[in-house]
Amino acid sequence: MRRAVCPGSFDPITNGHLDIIARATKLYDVVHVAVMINQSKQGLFTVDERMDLIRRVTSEYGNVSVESHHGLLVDFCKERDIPAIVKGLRAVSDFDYELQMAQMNNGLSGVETLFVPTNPTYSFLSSSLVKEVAAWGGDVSHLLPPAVHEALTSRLAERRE
Ligand code: COD
Repeated sequence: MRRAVCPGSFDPITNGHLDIIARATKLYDVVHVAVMINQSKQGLFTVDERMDLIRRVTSEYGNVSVESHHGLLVDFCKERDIPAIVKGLRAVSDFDYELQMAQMNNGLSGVETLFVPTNPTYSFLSSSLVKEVAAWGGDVSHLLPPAVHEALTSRLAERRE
């Protein structure tokens, strides 16, 4: 069974994330989507909410498993016998840090990182930009799966109350 993990914060999942996950589902038998918990960062969505949204928007693929993890990504991989991390690369600016993480993770445990070039439609897209634009009333509906856009709109409305 060929396994890979797509890790991230996914606060919330965007069409850019989803594109990488969808492409990974064609290359691997099982794609583990790992919502990595960063306790020093307060998210807009809880980890459970993020996992629920990811499950909803990836259900059509049939080979995606969604979990959360507190700790090192290499430990998540070791515990599940996952030899590969799949990451999207948006631009050269992503490359420096992604390369450092890939080399560190490989040095720690031997896990390999595979980079998938982003779909150019999403090369500028990040969860934080989407949240900022939406918070100021900008239209981000084309950048998110409909269920995520709905969740984001109601979360921001709750925050304004
Ligand atoms: N197009 C293509 N890919 C995209 C896009 C896009 N528009 N947006 C995001 N991605 C991909 C990238 O590969 C990105 O790395 C991934 O999705 C996740 O994105 P985010 O923004 O949700 O998550 P990040 O960048 O905050 O995730 C960083 C991790 C949580 C993966 C990292 O910090 C980590 O592995 N942490 C665990 C602790 C650990 O092991 N630390 C040591 C690392 S060496």
